[in-house]
Amino acid sequence: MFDKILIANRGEIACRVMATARKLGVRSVAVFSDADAGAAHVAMADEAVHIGGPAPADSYLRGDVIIRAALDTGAQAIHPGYGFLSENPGFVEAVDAAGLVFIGPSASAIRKMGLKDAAKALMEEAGVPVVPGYHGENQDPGFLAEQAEAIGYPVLIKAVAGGGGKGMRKVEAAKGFGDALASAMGEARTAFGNDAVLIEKYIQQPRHIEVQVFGDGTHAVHLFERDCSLQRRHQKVIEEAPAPGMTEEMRAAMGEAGVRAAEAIGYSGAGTVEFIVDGSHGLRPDGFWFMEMNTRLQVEHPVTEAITGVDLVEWQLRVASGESLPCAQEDLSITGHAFEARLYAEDVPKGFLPATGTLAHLVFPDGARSDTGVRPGDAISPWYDPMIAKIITHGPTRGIALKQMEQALSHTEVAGSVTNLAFLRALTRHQGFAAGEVDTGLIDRDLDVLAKDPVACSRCRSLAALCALGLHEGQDALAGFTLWEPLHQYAVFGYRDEVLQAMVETLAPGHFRVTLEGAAHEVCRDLVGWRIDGALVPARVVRHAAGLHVFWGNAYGFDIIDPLDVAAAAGAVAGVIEAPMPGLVKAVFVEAGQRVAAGDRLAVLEAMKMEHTLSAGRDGVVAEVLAGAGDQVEAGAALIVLEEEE
Ligand code: MV4
Repeated sequence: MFDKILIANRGEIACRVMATARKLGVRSVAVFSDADAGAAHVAMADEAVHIGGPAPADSYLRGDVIIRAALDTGAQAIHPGYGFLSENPGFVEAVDAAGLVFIGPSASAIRKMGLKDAAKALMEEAGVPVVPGYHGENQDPGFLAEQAEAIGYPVLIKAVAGGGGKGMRKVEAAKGFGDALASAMGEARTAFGNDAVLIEKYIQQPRHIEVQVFGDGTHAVHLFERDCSLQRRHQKVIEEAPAPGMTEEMRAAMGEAGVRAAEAIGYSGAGTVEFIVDGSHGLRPDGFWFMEMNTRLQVEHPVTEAITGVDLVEWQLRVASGESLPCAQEDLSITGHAFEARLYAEDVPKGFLPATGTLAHLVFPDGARSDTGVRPGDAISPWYDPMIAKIITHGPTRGIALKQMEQALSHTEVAGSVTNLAFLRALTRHQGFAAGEVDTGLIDRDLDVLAKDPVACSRCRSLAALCALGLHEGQDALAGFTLWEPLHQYAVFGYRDEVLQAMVETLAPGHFRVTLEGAAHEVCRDLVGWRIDGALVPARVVRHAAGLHVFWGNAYGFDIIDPLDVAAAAGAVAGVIEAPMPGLVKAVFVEAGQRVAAGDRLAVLEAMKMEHTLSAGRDGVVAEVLAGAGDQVEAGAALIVLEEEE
């Protein structure tokens, strides 16, 4: 075994690899960009080397700099993780040439799977089923149209250099073929610098089922299948193992095909053979076809680890250091069922837009595996993949593992960035998904329901009101309690674009009546948790640097508003000092024509039983005074106007 390895990656996968290295007594060297100096993977490593700027091209893709870091620190091997340099055969050759070990397959194995047409031809030769179609050299449009006719419509045109659906066109009938071909070739030329395509029979209701394989360069075993059909725009959302509806006969056929694929290219290390499966007639041993091979450890490897009990990174390190395969095929078996949900910083209602932010609060659930590379206080930056964590559950049956996932997601707390948590929870409650009806169209079919943004109800808002006043924690309630009358307090807080106001009466220690937007709730904090109108609710209330959150199945974020900030901000921007809330003007200290400086006291407003000083947001001259002492004013009423500045 190695003494020391370098991990040429960041985030959760760097941390994942280091955890196993530590378990095996292997020291870890991290590499990091300017953006990652304080990152979890750096803190977790035994040593860390700075490799460049935040853009991947300046750091995590700099093979030369990374190899130098490995040599300088005395690391004997490099683990590439996934993405970045993990499937770059030129990098593998450079690692070999430097006298280091690449923890993964050979450059030649990666190259053999790099182009779809050559890979298909190779797989066909090895006895692996491939989708019927044409994958030869001839790229003449007329010839390809004849091939499409022979295959039978609908057909799919795919770029041979493609991935992630780029350069892919479905064609329903002969008359659309020419245009689709031209546009697929154009897209492929732009995206990959290679406009070659292949033509395939279009598989209806495709399911994505992949086989985990592991090789030692000569022999390979498989670790069964994963179903990754729950995707959106070719991004996997929830993966599971084994595949729902899989039969022993089909599993054996797919596993053997995966092993043949790996052995045909002398594969070493962890790899995945992706198959497309026709879901329209159930799972049948003759109904799967090779799509591509991923020559790396994949994001979703933990579900395989869960059902097999194998630590795939341990196997990677052992085989890369010269051991043969750790076990034989007959020693491997499946126990139970596992799910993985990918928690992303993304704005689901805005079309799954990647989000950024600082994770002001971050809690992962007990009772589930959470693979993450971020800690509370870390930023989700625009430079890298916005995945926050992978949540993995493993139970004796699919039904139990899915319930465990629903629970785990309910106890996941993220503040500081929007996330896809509500979307993931909605998926775990989707009837069709629960019934094992997984196919690649499920998310799009039910997107309206799944992507709906949950809105905080008035009970949830009541908890936010208490938190805004600091009453969500035990001792404060006692301090504010008087025996002779209920204490009234007013909370002003923000929810999305609204400003909410609530009245809070303390009825007894930890016992409140909250009135807001015409609703009134009795809210009690007892030893077990929150009780609202007599019913115990599974809510947690957290105040953090960026505001406050109520975690109640979903995350509801609120802003803490200082009423004075509202006035100051308005004054600063518009030169108009407005009443931040309805109230009584107690005093006005300035008159028209008077020069004022930023911060000067202009007026006092009594509102919500408190006196609020309104001050100037900037230097200026008072143009108008619109209110006087004794006036009752509405929220938003202009009180004082400062002159426009030139
Ligand atoms: C297909 C197909 C139907 N028929 N090939 C999408 C990504 C690329 N790796 C292959 N893909 C597909 N290939 C044939 N012959 C449908 C898809 C496909 C898909 C496959 C797996 C998971 C999600 C998908 C979503 C849309 C289309």
